[in-house]
Amino acid sequence: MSLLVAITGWDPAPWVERFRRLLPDREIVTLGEPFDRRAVHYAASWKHPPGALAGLPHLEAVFSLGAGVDHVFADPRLPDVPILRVVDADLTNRMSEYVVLHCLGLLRGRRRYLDQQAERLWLDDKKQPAAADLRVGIMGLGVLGRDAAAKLRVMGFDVAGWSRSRRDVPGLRCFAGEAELPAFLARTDVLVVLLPLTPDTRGIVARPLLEGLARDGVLGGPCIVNAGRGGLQVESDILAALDAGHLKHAVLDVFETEPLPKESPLWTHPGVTVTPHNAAMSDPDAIGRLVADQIRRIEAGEEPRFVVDRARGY
Ligand code: NDP
Ligand code: OXD
Repeated sequence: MSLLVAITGWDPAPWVERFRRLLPDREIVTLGEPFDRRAVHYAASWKHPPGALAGLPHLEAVFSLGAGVDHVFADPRLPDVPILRVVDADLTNRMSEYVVLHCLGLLRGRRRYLDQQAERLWLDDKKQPAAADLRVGIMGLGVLGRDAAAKLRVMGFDVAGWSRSRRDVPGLRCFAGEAELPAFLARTDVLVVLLPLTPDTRGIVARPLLEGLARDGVLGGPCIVNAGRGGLQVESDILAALDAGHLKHAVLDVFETEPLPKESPLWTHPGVTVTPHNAAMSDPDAIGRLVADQIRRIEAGEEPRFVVDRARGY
């Protein structure tokens, strides 16, 4: 019962090493070498090449090595087996760190002070908004959105959230569905995007959404933080909104094309902060343990956890 490690875009070596250590009774095989396709019962995927998981007659489950599964569903020849995703405290904490870091950075004018330091400028703000004055809106109230919301509230931010179905999160003003999206946007100074990429959400962070954000907030204009997926955003619309002054700043961890092409204007735009899709990295130790536990559950006849709903696409 071997495990196929099918990874592109990340170095597979640490994953293979962890799986060999955590599953010593298994053969761990990779795409780059010949292996017995009939022996493969499990596949661990990060952006596996389309078709790579076809023709594995005993495949029982595919483990996404990230929380997102759009990369798995991008395969038109994906076998009809359960897809299991990452839900893990280590990854969740990392994402909340990212969200809190950038919300605080926007609140406290971090970018401006870095620019001032480079110019040796001592310019003290006489007015400083408090966290409670900043209305943060989180798109996606799933595992990551809810944790980030809770941690932002500890810092004192005024937080609301938006999801597909109605959510009831104590202390959080919750909006649901397309009908409530305009009201959610109208009370949002900093939009944090933590949605999965599905046919329904693709391209949602575009001109109409950006124009719906609050313009009367304490930062002097709305900001966005997208750590969900690049396919959620229309980068030309973000740049146009920044240039028109409709958007004050965009913190982007994910991009339409990754790695972000060298010629992209996002790299040098003064209103953009770029991070290289590492808001919440998958730690091979933590995620390796999760995969090993899922295999143990399946083989003990228990229900595996975090099975993705294929119809919803997340
Ligand atoms: P979950 O599946 O737990 O939550 C997804 C949330 O999005 C849910 O609240 C869901 O609504 C909402 N949602 C989905 N579709 C829609 C829609 N059409 N309209 C409104 N709301 C919608 O996902 P996670 O919180 O675990 O992760 C979110 C995403 O974060 C991942 O899919 C991945 O793309 C991204 N990610 C990025 C990382 C990075 O390093 N940049 C790291 C990890 C994840 P409902 O509650 O009704 O189901
Ligand atoms: C994930 C990611 O989905 O790292 O976990 O993007």
